[in-house]
Amino acid sequence: MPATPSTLLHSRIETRDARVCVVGLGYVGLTLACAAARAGFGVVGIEANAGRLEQVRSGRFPFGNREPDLPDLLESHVSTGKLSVTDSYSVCATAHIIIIAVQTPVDEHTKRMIDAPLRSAASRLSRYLQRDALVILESTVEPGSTRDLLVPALEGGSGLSAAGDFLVAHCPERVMPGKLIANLASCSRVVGGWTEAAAGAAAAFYRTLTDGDIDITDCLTAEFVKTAENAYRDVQIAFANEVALLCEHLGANVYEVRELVNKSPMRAMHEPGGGVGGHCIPKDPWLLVGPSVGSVPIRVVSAAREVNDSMPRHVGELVRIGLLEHGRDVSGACVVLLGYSYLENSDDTRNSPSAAVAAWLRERGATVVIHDPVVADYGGDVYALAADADCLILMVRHDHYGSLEWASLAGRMRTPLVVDGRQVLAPAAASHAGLAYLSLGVGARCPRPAVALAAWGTASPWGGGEYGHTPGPSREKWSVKCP
Ligand code: SAJ
Repeated sequence: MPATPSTLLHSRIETRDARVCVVGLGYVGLTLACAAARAGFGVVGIEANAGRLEQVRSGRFPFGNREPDLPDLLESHVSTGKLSVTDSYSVCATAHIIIIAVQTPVDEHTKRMIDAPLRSAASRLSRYLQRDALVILESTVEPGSTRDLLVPALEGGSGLSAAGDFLVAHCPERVMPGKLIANLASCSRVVGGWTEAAAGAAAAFYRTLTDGDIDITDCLTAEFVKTAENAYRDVQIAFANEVALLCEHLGANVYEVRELVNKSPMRAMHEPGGGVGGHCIPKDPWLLVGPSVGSVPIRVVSAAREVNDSMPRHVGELVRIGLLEHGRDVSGACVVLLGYSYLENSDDTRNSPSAAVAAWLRERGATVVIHDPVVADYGGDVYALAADADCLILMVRHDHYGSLEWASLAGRMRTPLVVDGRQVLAPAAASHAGLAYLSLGVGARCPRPAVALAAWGTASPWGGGEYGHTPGPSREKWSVKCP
């Protein structure tokens, strides 16, 4: 039976003769390029950022030093020539598989996807697109983007049709910083095909990269799966954060509540914390709802974003209360913030909630010193930083903080106060160390007026009053000592 373009592509994938081009060498694209080279494909990466292009061209991994295996993989495949890089889209003229992994940021005001990077990539590669080539979109996008943006741009620039001249699929990334290459080799993937042939070819490609399930569907469903799976996580975290505020207000311990809730079947209450950082979770919920705002009454997803974005302010309020209870004001206080990355034992600081806490305190006149044992710019000796400090804020559960001598730290501080945003320190250990201790989600012996209201005194960006509340009680009430 004569070979068809589709069987030819499948054969090239099987023999690893398919030439792969990856557009965008960020966390997603660079990981994929290395994985494809490891699988035996010849890979060319296209990167517009000159500094990153130079780093990768010289085999240097550009994203910190906490990724196992990936830096060595990159260096080895660049040195053998299996992986090369360029800033020119002309290499797409000889590519059989082109993966787009460019950024899809969200506008901070409109909360809509900024589609310029994707539009530019699609338009530039379309000029070199060959018949029977497979274009795969890995970037996380608003549902409908493959239909409304990618296919029109590819067809317009190439004069070819996605219905039969070339293949288009959407396989949303599922990277996990800290375990990028291991995760890619094992995680299940959703492959949405513009056509059945496209889905089949893309699935054949990803089967060479991962042992995980390959779930075939259409492009729109794949766009929904990715944005919904992260919006789901964000909503779950927001629920945990609201339960934390309720526990604080009425004098319970949210961590005990969570542990016992999760003993109930079919429950998986997430962890509360001082905020939600990283590249995916703060952004993807807005991508999910973006195209439907104004047409569908979206409430849960947007409210969850607002709850999670308010948590750094809440940590700031706890610091303010703790200082007030020691007769100090935020203004003029010296605060040491422990943990700057968005995740424990990671050096990734994207959308760091700690940055928001530091800004909130600095705006109110505090001096804030940041420490992080994993993030290169914030090393240092915690004991030295604690000298004469008025508050230690625990924001990230780095292993390093588990071995601190809290009594020694208390003895060095001007005001021995700890505010715990991530249950790093047990209340009993704090008390034993002679520290005054406030923990997010752990109520005082006596109920305090709802701290949350003070943090949420601003109007909701989504219209209407702030959960129907007026701003919280005046600060004077905090001078009352618990009985
Ligand atoms: N967080 C909480 N409470 C929780 C879980 C997380 O406050 O119960 C906070 C974290 O402290 C962090 C932020 O949320 O600041 C994001 O944490 P994350 O564990 O979701 O880590 P990410 O951002 O690396 O999420 C990625 C996502 N993967 C992809 O988008 C492909 C996410 O879907 C995964 O669930 C997550 O990794 C994972 O499971 O590791």
